[in-house]
Amino acid sequence: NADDGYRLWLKYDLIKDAGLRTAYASQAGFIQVTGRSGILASAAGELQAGLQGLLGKPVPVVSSGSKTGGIVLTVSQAVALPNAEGYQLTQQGGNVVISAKTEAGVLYGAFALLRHLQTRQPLRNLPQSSSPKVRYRMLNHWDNVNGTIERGYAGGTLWKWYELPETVDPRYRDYARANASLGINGSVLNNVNASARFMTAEYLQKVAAIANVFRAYGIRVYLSVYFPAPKVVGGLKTSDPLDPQVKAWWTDKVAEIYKLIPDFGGFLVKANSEGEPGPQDYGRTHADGANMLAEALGDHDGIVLWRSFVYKADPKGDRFKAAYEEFKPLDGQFHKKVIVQVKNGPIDFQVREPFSPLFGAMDRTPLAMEFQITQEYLGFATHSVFEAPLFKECLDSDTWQKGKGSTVAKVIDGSVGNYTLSAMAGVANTGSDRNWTGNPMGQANWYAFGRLTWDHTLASETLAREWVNMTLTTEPKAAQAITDMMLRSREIYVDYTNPLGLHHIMGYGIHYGPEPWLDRAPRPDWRHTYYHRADSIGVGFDRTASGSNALSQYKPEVQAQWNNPESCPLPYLLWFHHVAWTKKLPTGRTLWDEICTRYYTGADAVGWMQQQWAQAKPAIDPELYADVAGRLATQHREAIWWRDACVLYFQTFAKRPIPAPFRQPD
Ligand code: GCW
Repeated sequence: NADDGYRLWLKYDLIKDAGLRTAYASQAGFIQVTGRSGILASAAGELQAGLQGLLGKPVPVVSSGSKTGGIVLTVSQAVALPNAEGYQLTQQGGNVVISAKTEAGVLYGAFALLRHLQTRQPLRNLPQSSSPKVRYRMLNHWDNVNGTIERGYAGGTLWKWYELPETVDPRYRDYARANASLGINGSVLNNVNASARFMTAEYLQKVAAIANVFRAYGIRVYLSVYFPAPKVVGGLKTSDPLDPQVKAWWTDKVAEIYKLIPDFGGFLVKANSEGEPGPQDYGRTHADGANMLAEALGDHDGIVLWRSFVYKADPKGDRFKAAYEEFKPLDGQFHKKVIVQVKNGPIDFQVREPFSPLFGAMDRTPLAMEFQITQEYLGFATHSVFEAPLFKECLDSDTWQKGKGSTVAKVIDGSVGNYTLSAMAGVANTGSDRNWTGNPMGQANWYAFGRLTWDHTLASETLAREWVNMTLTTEPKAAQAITDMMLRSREIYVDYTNPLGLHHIMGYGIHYGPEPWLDRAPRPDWRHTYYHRADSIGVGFDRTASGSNALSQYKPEVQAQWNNPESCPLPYLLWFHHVAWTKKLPTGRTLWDEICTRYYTGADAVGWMQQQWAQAKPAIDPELYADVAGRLATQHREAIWWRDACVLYFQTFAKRPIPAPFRQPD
């Protein structure tokens, strides 16, 4: 039974255990729903298809009745839930009842019930109720008009601009289903390095055709904005956000968009960043630019997500500090429809970063989280790296913004600042590959990200287990072997690429493989020697008061965790300190020996991952097995490449031998 991965975690293969199947079937005699259009119809359709697969028998959809032994979908304001998208699953009067305040809530409840069965949980575990902690739960696509994807490793774009709006690929619906099953409710279709074309009538028609498909799954579309669009496609002389004609152009544009797409979500903006134009070109601030767009949205139910990813080419500066330096002074100046979207770390989606200091500092502005699902710095679609632990590490960090317990998660879900606007975005890893993500294991990252947007308290292990059970196998031993492999995979990747807080030493431009020796590039902060600062004494970036003092951007309690090289946790050590090669670490080894140990044991551990995967072989689809096994073999070879390149390069500074256990015999 070859599996091409297209169905993702929405597999619904027949449950082999006949007893369990009978138990479930006794509660799934029919699906009762009033109203057969829109989102409710999607919910009923998903249940019908899912149950048919899992139970191996057709389940009728009925519109009324007083029978028992079925599933009843109800939308009711009376349900006691904290928000409109939450759901309740209960057993009432002999039926399983899925209730919510809105149709979208019912859809999420339907997927939750299916997940319950897919992970083989007993129905007596109901009731259950759940509500999303974050309001805007989105994917960001870095997809271009010409069909390519910036940092995409799974083929070309899913959006077939040349065929739209007349031809609507059925795959758009499958994309929407997959996202809705996780709780994702928004999708930014185009790259933040945006083309102005998306603001033309021609492209808005195409976008509207996609929005028409997504609507039945509760997903709203958003667009990235090329800030000078008024000039480029509007024919104006300027795009100055304070110019009345520019404001009027955007107001008209918004009206045009909402006429075509009544539930349009809003705009995402990358401005004055990496060469993209923006309000600063006219002597205006990020707030001026964002607020102008927010005002143009007027009474429409849309928002502006304004990115804080900025940095200047300053050889004496520290790129780490740039976002704070530009945005902190604007705190409190943003329009109420604006959310500032912050990357998880201060630099750029590295294998490990301390959380961005903005999360602790912007106490008068709602902040959105921007994670990267696509593995730009994590080995593309070749290396298997389960990202949930990376996401969780950031979300669970305490910013101390309003005292102890102000975790990043609570900052972005709005509970620390008491905001109703809250958002979490993930840069998508999807593409036109049949299995969506290239590496089948990449599906787990999409899955984990989506589930965390709904509930950031979910544990990495829960997410891994759910995904494995739903996607690969429910056989306990195989599932355990794969789950264990996934849970260690990120730390293993850190060890063979950037141990102990090293960062930004990957291949120039492409961002693949090692290149720590890079010391020539158009900008000083694109040189890798800028980041690791290796010399004859030691390695690492001093960001304490004796160095760039980036640490001062954090609350004192956070500074205290990191500013002493004696007590700074090893994973962050070289992020904040320049440490001598001979320095003894708490592990008992010198820094040099520790770095070598990490590179060697990390590369070795990929061998362990291969063994774990091999253990699961009998329980999973043979083609999928072979696909991942092949990628793991490449990963092993490339881990050794990383290890040797980095150890030998740093050895030219440390001038010390590779520690005995790892030394090759002469
Ligand atoms: O991670 C870097 C990428 C760029 C990207 C940029 C950003 C979309 O290398 O490709 O551009 O970040 O986030 O804006």
